[in-house]
Amino acid sequence: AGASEQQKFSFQEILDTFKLCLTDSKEVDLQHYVDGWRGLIKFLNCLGSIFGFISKDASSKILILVGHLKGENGSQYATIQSMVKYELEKDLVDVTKRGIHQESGCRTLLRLHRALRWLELFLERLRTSSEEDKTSVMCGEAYNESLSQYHPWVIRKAAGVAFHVLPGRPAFFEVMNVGPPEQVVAMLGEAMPLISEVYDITEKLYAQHNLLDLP
Ligand code: 1PZ
Repeated sequence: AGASEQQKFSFQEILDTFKLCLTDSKEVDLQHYVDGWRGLIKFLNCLGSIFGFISKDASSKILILVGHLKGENGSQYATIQSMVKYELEKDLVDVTKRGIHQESGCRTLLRLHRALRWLELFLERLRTSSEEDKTSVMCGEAYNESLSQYHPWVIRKAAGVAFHVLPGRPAFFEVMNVGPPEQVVAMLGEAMPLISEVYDITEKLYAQHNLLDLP
């Protein structure tokens, strides 16, 4: 029983979930977005307990969003677009400084959205990497170009320490469980444009509503 319960999941499934995010009218479905993040967190947990502080923070944000989705106004949270409209209209967002709406969907999702940019940069490096490239370097570079600017020194420091114990490229590909390296590369080539599209649509929406600096 143990072996079948431990059924390995594939990184492909995670990225497929993100593909499902886009609705026909190019809105971002929040439930699928949350499910995509759940998969990423599961994957991160497979890499070792040193990443625990990262997966804990991501999980707590997922829980906040699930709370909104399951709440009495859950239907307003069907897409990121409807969430933004609803929370702004009802004054449910702290726009200039932290106040009583620290768990707004808008500010919570913004943190994940910024991390999605890191993921995009990291996976693109992974896709175009060669055998001797180091995952820790790819991960660190992607982080420095994106998320790090929003983090205080202590977190940047802790993240740097964690990156150093990332498994090497071959072992990392193993954990992804997609198949031989060529297949990983092909899978990423197919999935990346969709992740980028989800990111770009969210970024534009947040920019339009002046939400990119929510405290
Ligand atoms: C494969 C290696 C994984 C490396 C992950 C790279 C991201 C490092 C992020 C480290 C930060 C974690 C500590 C928490 C920081 C929070 O202060 C911030 C801001 O939230 P606030 O304090 O304003 O409520 N949280 C974030 O920036 C969200 C970070 C989510 C990171 C999710 C990574 C998912 C990894 C997937 C692996 C494929």
